Amino acid sequence: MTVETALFDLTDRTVLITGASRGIGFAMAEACAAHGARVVLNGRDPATLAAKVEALTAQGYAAEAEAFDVTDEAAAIAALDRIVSRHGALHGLIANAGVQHRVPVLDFPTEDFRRVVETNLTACFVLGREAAKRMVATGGGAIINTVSMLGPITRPTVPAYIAAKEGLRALTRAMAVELGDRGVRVNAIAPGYVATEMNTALIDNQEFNAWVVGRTPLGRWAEPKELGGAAVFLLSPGASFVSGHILSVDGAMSVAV
Ligand code: GCO
Repeated sequence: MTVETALFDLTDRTVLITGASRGIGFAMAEACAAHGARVVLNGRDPATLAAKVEALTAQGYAAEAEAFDVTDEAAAIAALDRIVSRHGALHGLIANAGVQHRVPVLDFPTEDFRRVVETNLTACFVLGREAAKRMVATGGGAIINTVSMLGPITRPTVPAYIAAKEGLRALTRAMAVELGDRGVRVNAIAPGYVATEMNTALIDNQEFNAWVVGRTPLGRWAEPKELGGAAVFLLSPGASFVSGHILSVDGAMSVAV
């Protein structure tokens, strides 16, 4: 193996990816598996997960499933314990699971705000804390939170999502600072507009689609697989001194007027 390939080698690393049944989560899991990781796919539906695991193992990759709702703390902890029991350690976590809810702020229901924050922020905190405990116990690891281009910049009708994702940016930095001397690096990936199921309604809206294409300097929506490289990098030896960083993957949309 050359120095170059060793930099991004994840061989023998066990990585849990939440929200990995589809979209960005599955794409990041596939990229990590292609670079040698044993990936543990999380989602809520066992049948969907099984099909996705099969799609990876059919390529010769090491993949398995852990079905649980990320907002269920006991279930998340039990899954982490099963992973460590099976493989001896958890080396990486990609806290990617998230939900979206689009309603004008004046009409935004409190219960929907709480639900979005619970999934997109609180669940990432719980999973990150519990994963970090297990990483510290076995020599360290790396955590990636999936945030969003939105947060520092915003758009109407998604106040809960934006509040949660901006809070997750801050949590990423807080955990990076507190866990550095325990051997745990914590970073985030901030996708721009990606062609995922969560965004189907936006893609199908001609006006919104034209706005994204026109406002993005690279002139298009991202494909989920274009998030894989950032995940591999942030989990790999190539990022051994990278922590507290928010890595944008947004086609330069966040820096364009
Ligand atoms: C929306 C979208 C966004 C994207 C992404 C953009 O309603 O504007 O769902 O939130 O998913 O987060 O960076």
